[in-house]
Amino acid sequence: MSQTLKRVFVYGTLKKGEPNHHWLTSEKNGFSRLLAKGKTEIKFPLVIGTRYNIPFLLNKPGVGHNIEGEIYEVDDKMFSNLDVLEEYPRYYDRELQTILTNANEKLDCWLYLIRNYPDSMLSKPLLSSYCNRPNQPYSENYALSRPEDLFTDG
Ligand code: PCA
Repeated sequence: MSQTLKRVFVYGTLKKGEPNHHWLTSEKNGFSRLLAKGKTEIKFPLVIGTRYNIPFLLNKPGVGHNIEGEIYEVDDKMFSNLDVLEEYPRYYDRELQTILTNANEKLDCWLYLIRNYPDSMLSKPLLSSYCNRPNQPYSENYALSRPEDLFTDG
């Protein structure tokens, strides 16, 4: 039985070279294939939350930059595994957004974003792309064990 593949736009730790990329490439999580690099058609605030370098795309369209990332085609198994990683819908929500590929194509893709956040998040530096800083490594364990600290820098 053939199944429809879904497109996901990743801008954070799931990108190639970033700490969670292995989730996308691990065959036990399902199927994924890189389609293209691209950026969001509309602007979003992308900030770093916590001192553990977790990227948050905030649901305030029109503010910030066109966010750079990678488009993957995934099967349903991979899609639900990505939901597990992102703790959808408790932390990240997701929605369909138009992504402009480097070949100037427009593709509707799922992306993960944060709907409920303190206003103070918007006064952080607004990034156009995410890269894990080696001196302040991303820590999934920290995020999972101390969810109440997600929005604090301390
Ligand atoms: N992982 C997802 C959302 C934020 C994150 O770190 C991504 O890379 O797009």
